[in-house]
Amino acid sequence: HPEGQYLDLMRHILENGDERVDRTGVGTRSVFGATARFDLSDGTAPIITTKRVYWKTSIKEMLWFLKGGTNIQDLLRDNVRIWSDWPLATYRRETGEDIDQDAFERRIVEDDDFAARWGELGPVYGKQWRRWAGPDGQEHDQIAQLVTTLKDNPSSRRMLFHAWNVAELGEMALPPCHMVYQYHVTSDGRLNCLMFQRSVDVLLGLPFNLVGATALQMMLAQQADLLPGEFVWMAGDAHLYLNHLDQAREQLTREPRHFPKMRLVRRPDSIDGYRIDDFEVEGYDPHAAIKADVAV
Ligand code: DHF
Ligand code: TMP
Repeated sequence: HPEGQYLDLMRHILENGDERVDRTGVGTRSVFGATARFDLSDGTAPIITTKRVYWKTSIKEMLWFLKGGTNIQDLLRDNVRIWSDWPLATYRRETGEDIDQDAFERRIVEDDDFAARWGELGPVYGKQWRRWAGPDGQEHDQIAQLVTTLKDNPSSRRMLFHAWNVAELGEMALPPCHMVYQYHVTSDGRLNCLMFQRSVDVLLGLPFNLVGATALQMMLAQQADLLPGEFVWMAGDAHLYLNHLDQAREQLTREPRHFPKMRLVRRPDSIDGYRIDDFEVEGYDPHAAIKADVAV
């Protein structure tokens, strides 16, 4: 079963990971260098089944990146709360006010000035993907460029986009984790993707990242009149947080089930036209959700 790659990585980290202190202070077990490959060609999507994954949340996050978004107000208006912890931590630190997450999120949604001041993550994914600022001030839309090349020059070895803008790292709430996506078109019209992730929270982050990258690959394939091929995932520091070890052990007792199918039910005119309702997932029958705290 292809999910075995995920479970094997989890087990490998549990058994052999180097235990160390990390930026968040929580501590991790970590291995360096990991890879997995998933065949998407028959519509199968790597949505982990050994716990429930909120795949719509992950696709909404991907659509927000694609729209060029960098403020959590857009996410919250879409009921996505996975990025709130970082602006909230900044707000608490800088104001000394012990506001709770619900109240903070409500204020971001209702008050545009407050959102502009406190909901901004800086020049993260959306900015770099769609509006990378060149030295002359000109903005580069890496996604539009990619779609053009996929259509006009599919044998190119330069079809990629990158979020690691060195000059702007200091202004980002979190430097990019899933950093670079490279694409490859086979002679029979299949679109392959290789995504490199410098750092990965294997329990919480990775299941989301697999869904997001797959959804993006399907949208790009559709726009370029290609079929999805293989998705190759590679990571640098692959870790389990020390407060996730019990959850990982619980997950490893579960038998993986069939991966579901994911398809697009509509073909928008451009890569900018997708909505969450365009994605249909069929046959997703996961084990129960597993709760875990995210390290901030
Ligand atoms: N920091 C850390 N330490 N780990 C991450 O995975 C991470 N991911 C980020 C930003 N910073 C991060 C962005 N993506 C969750 C999932 C993905 C994500 C952030 C958070 C998360 O908390 N998932 C829970 C709840 C899902 C929900 O409420 O919809 C989960 O159980 O999957
Ligand atoms: P770092 O910047 O110190 O590496 O911390 C980022 C943490 O967030 C790390 O645990 C990896 C995790 N992460 C993911 O796993 N996936 C993601 O998409 C994001 C944004 C972060």
